[in-house]
Amino acid sequence: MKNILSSLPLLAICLLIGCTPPQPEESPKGPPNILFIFTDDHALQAISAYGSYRNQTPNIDRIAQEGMLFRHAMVTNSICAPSRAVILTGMHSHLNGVLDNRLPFDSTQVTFPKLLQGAGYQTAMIGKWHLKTQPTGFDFWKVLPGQGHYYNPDFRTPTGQERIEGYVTDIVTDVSLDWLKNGRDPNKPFLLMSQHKAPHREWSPGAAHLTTYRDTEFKEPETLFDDYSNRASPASNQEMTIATHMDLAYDNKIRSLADTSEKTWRNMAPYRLYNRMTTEQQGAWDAAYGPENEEFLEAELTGEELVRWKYQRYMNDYLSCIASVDDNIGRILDYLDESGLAENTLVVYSSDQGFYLGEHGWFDKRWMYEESLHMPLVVRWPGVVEPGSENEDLVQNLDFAETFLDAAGVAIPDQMQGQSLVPLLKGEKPENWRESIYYHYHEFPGAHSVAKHIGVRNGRYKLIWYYETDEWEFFDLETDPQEMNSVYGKAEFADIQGVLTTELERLRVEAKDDLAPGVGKAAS
Ligand code: SGN
Ligand code: CA
Repeated sequence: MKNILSSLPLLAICLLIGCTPPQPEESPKGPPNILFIFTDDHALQAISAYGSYRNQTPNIDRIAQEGMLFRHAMVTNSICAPSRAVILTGMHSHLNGVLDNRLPFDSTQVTFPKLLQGAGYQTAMIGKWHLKTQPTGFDFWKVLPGQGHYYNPDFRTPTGQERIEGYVTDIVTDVSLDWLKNGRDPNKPFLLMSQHKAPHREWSPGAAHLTTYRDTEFKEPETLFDDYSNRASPASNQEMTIATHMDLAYDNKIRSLADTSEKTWRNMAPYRLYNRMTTEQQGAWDAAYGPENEEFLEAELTGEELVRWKYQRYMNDYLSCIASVDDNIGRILDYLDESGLAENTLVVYSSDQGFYLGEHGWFDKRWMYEESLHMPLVVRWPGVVEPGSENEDLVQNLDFAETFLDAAGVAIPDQMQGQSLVPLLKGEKPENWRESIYYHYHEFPGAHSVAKHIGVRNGRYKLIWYYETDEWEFFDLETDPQEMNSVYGKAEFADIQGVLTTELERLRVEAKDDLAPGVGKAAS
């Protein structure tokens, strides 16, 4: 069935699988172009429009100021490849098959780019793909193999692999701009997915921002030295602390500390990064990192002082990567303005999940806790979205596919499990808008050792179940927004905890998730 679907025209697909009838935008401008700018691991805490206390992102903020900022956009499974598969298919991980980063995407599935292409859109996918199988549904694609490289990256194309000199964030934008200017059919609306590697680990800044934050002292998050008391055991048992799991040679770029006596992937990684660079790139890198690295080695820090130093270096690197992303978003927005495309282009900025910037002492993601559950989402759509508006409703990456189809006036397949954001973008809230979201994280055992869990979050409370060890957490986000104190089982929360337990089971059944055992049964 799936193989047949990929080769059928849109109308036939609709007849086969069932679709919600299209409701075209009544716009004299015709279907909007869609520019989807997407990054990897960009936390809300590192966007000034979301109130960052660490950095400024003027170009992302520009999208927010001219459009809508979503305060509660959340993922269904906080990890890279799964989030991307959810976005493409509009279905949860257990139905689209990409439960974790290790599984390949079945590219014969129905995706929103395929449906848009079938409806006459020109489609392009440029940059980080991370779904193992070849992109389908695109007139043009040029993607990074796997995680990709920051410096002088290789790209996969339908005709083979090529290496392009430069910094990956600039190159993804160069290729995107080139496709906009020269590659597409200007008589058709377009979908351009311009997807960055940055700011993914190992957070390597480009030449333009190697010294941007060199003299900045970053404020520390309040929970940098969290001891994980009053939570279930997975919070203590993870492997993502700045203190223990952040590697000085690899993550913090003190190359001389790499233990190359054993030639493991990790031990050799700092050299692999450096050896990809041109002599000029190496010179700029050494000038930026060398003196500070020397000072660090002389200081021989330990304990909390060492954690503090690693946090500062981590923020320097991560935020420098974001500075390049922001510059490049500015380049694309400028081109839309200059070319006159801006007026009929829906621009989205988002990232595959959130990230920890030292909150709870961590880096990485995966948890249903707030920082990794949330994803940035700002949307500009001239004539539809009121500039400078904000939305507080619970929305998910599950909604993106339906949103794009709805905006384009293309039928939405019944199998998709989200809700179109178009009404919210118009400032309306449908009566049936969700009041809670469903979450399921699957990759365990795996990198960073985060236990499998499912959970439900509504506007105020969050219930999490680590079902393999049958441990629960319950948070009141109003009184405990940093989730430092689970009140699971406390008498004063018994009623509301019961409500969320029932809701979790309702959502699990609604999502058709048979991979997590019955919640009602375990709770009783
Ligand atoms: C790599 C990273 C992890 C990261 C995963 C997933 N390790 O394995 O830190 O969690 O990617 O990231 S590294 O040694 O390769 O840097 S994801 O964004 O692709 O999900
Ligand atoms: Ca990611």
